[in-house]
Amino acid sequence: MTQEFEAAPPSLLTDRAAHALEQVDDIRLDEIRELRDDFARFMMPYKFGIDEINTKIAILREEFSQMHDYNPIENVSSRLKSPESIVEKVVRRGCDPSFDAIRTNITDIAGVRVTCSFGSDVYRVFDLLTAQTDLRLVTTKDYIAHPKPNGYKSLHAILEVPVFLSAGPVPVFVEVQIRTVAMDFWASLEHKIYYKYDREVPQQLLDELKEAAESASLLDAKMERLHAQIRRDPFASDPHPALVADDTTLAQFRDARERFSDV
Ligand code: 0O2
Repeated sequence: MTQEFEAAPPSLLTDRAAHALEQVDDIRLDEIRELRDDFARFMMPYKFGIDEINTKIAILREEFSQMHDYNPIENVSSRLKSPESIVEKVVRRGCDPSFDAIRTNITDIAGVRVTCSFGSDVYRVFDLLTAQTDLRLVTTKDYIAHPKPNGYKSLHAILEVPVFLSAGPVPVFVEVQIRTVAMDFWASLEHKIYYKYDREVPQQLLDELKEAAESASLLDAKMERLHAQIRRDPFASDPHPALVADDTTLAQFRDARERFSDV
């Protein structure tokens, strides 16, 4: 019995795209497929690099909360640069388009952003992370000590992290951006405005953004002062974290140990 086929659905491609596709011969199509697979293989270690850094930050965050009854990290987010953005950056920089050259020259393919409550936390997190012996600090850009002319503030570090694949360790660059909540709020708004105006932001808006950056810095300084004051205040409530025993429990523990050593 012959089977009747339904009429093919209308093409989703535009006429121009369909025409371009017709021009691509089989050999070229194979090359493009191979390139797509190579690109996916190239990107994979960056995803694992992000996972490694995220784990390190999660450990620091939890250890700090337990031991110091205080969490210096408000939020962590990460992103892999899209292939389109990588190619755009390669072309913009005139970089050799080989994977080896891209690996060496484009250092923000993997990105992790950490937001902290206070300015001092930004440097504390940076110090704790960069002190880890399996990480190599490649470069630092301190836009907090030296803000960009538009008012942008953030601490950037390129870290090299080893990723252990089945074939052996692969060093991967991860860009870590650390900043306060106020700096982050400013940066995300500025980023949106920049793209909304297609990089041609009116001068008045630029001036207002600069002013907003100054207000954010003043707010950061004030919040830091208040926070330091609260931590010094002996009457401020000090809830004990789950892992830290209170004084009575510790005294009982010491007595039990002494009794045990007498037996
Ligand atoms: P995305 O989407 O966030 O990744 P580049 O500008 O990348 O060619 P470089 O030296 O690699 O040069 O950059 P730099 O100065 O270390 O900054 C890289 C990233 O910092 C940017 O990534 C932004 O995320 C952020 N950044 C830098 N300057 C500004 C700024 O003025 N405003 C805001 N909102 N963010 C900034 P991408 O690749 O631009 O974008």
